Amino acid sequence: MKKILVTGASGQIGSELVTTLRKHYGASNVIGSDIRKREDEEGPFETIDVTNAESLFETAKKHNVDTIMHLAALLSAKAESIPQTAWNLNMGGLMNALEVARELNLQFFTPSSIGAFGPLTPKLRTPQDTIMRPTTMYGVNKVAGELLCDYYFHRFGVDTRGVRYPGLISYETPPGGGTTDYAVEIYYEAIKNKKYTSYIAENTYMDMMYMPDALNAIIQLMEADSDKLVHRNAFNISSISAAPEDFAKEIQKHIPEFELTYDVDPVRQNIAESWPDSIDSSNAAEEWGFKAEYDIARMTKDMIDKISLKTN
Ligand code: AKB
Repeated sequence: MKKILVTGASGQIGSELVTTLRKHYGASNVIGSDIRKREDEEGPFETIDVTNAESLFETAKKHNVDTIMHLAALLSAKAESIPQTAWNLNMGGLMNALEVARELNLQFFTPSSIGAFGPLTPKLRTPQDTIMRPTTMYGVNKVAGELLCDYYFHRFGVDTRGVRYPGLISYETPPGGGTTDYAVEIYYEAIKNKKYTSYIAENTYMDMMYMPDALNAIIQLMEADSDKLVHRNAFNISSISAAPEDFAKEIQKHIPEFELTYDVDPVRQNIAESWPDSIDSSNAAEEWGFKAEYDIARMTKDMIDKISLKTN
């Protein structure tokens, strides 16, 4: 049985990952940690700052964990507004977490992102191994992070694993500071006000994925046979390639009066344009069996059902 420490456990991925892992491995075997505690947090939890190497180490040691899932990070748009802070948190936190994994011999997971790609990357069916020259601080952090995780595997034998997440869509915890956040906001606004003004322009395609698929991918990758992993730290995974109007069309099947308008934010639009339109996930499928269950239609139905239940 695994014993897992999750950093960034109060964030968008972390809060749902902790719940899923507790169902899978038992509540007492999953220790959430974050700089702030969620009010509805129910299981074992530690308040820690990942830039404090000692407290991260002491927490992992105290709970005798065998795995660390390191999620604490600033997302792309937020990182662009405070790039020096983003470097300190995203790289400093990652380095501290990798050191804990090395010293205590832990299995290690951290997510990379489609943000690791840049304007010179092929935009369609972006290959697993391709040119990566990101133009954002977040992207620089993600590429450096992928390389650092590879380095810890080759140099120290740490069992590091990871995926490149697309924009993640969920009805539980809202994202904050990302470029793809519009794809969550659009559902909440559709249900509340039957309209949404998108800060991303029409015809701007990005990869997206529904949270249950993103969480299953972590469990599947972490349980995969190590010998079969060639790429280890940066598997492309995606299930949906969509622009704002694609979400609108799906929403209108359930809420016909829904209206989409645009008021483009140049910062986030620039970031979106530097990312791929659709990435190729075939290496993840071949090496550890990645397969998403939700397309945009199935996800939209579920989002609308679940948010309506929550808000009524
Ligand atoms: C963001 O928009 O910054 C994130 C991501 C794609 O990594 N959702």
